[in-house]
Amino acid sequence: VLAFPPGFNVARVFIDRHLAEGRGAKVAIRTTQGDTTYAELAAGVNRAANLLVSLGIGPGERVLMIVKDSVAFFQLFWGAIKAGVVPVPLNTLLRARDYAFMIADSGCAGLIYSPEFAAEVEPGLAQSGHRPVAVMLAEGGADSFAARLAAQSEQFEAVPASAEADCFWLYSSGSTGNPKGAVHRHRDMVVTSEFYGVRTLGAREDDVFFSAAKLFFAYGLGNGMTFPLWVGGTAVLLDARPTPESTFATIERFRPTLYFGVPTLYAAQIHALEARKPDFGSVRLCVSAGEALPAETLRRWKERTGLDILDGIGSTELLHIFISNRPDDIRPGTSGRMVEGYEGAVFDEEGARLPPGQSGRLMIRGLSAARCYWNNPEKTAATMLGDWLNTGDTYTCDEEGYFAYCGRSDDMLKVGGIWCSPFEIEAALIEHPDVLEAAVVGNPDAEGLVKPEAWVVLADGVRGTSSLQTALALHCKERLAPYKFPRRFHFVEDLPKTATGKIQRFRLRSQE
Ligand code: 3UK
Repeated sequence: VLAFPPGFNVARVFIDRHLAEGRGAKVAIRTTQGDTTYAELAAGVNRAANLLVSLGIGPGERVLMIVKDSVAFFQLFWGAIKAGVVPVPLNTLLRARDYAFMIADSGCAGLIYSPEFAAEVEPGLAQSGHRPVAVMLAEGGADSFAARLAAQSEQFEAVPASAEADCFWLYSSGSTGNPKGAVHRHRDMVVTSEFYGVRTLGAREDDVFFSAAKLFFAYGLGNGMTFPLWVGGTAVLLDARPTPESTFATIERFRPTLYFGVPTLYAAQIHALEARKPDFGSVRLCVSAGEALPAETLRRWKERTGLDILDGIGSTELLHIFISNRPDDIRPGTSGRMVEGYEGAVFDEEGARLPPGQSGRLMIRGLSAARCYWNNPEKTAATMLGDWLNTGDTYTCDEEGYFAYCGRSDDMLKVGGIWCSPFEIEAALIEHPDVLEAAVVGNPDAEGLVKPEAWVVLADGVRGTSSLQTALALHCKERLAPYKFPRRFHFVEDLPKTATGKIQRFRLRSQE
């Protein structure tokens, strides 16, 4: 369906094409700092490509980006791709230990970070034992990426690549072990933009896109950068934590037509709507992904705003949403039907396809699937099975092709739409002197959204007070990314275990 000429470099169609199509004066990006036109963006991208070349960073080499949602993110990401360099946007909420791993694992040639994240990135770099040839701040100071662009030329010819060539990576975390770098190709953003952005959402040139999910998530990268650039629309960026207040203020100020959130944020926004009702007049459609959207959240949102929410499931490995509800066909409590261009099926443990209604492993086939995990043949072999990709999700599919989420086949939790490993939280808890043993599982809160819950055996003589709960939550937040902490604690005498001493986590899950 999609044609890619020889030598295809995806920066030509997402950046250069707009000048050829006369869109140079149109606003591509809006932030509270000001607007950036397509012509300005294209010039900044070329300057960034020239800067990377001048630093001696060449095709195939990686540049890690720990960069907040900003024009610099766009310039660096596309400048790298245009020069054949592989940009790797990282989650900006992580800790030094996480960055140390990714810096070493990627063997990056460049590391560029917003000053806000220096306190975790700089010790991470020191711990990594790897020395990238170029390390710089994204902005702030004469040596920063933004400042150094000024000395570069605004002309740059895209380095020839191909639809199948490696283009960018995104790291995804697993329940145990280290994060895995999903290697995406030049064609992948075209595939997601056309099949999901245009043909599922109906994205158009006059759309204004606002994603509460940040650009470093595959979800945010599509919503807030790829889709607007594909249709020649406008992206609105929020350089702050997405809260009901900050998102409402952004919607009122910039009047987006498409709004992208996650279930936890919709739930918080619904509460905030009781106190203040912002003007949603510009929005024609809301989207949710990252974790299942409870039917009740959708019902309340529609009741209070008059707007629909399209739930769809996507993944870092497939880059964006591959099963989705449609504007004219919404089944609350389901992920909807297959997005055009993707094939999906539910399999049993032996690899046989299951009949409608039975739950099993959801496998997906599609042209935006990651080629592999970098430097990780075991995880690649377990996930990428020929051209099928194992999502790790348990789903049912009914006679009419509607898919419904049943749970994960591993222990991973989605908390606020972001991956969270219960084992990582347990490991942090048992580092606390008052904790003898800990088990963490996901249980739904009052909103029907999964939150980590801890069962803790305390050291002799320690009392399970509410101030100890606060202290343990803080202890986790300090050691781990700030969203990785138990929302509820249970202090118990012992944990349920098998005869061989293995913790029976399933006994701690409320649904079982
Ligand atoms: C879960 C959902 C039920 C599911 C993502 C949109 O979330 C994204 O990517 P991640 O790699 O996580 C993937 C996993 O998250 N999930 C996501 N959406 C839903 N479960 N209903 C949903 N609507 O376990 C999936 O395997 O962080 C979402 C676009 C791009 C993305 N990368």
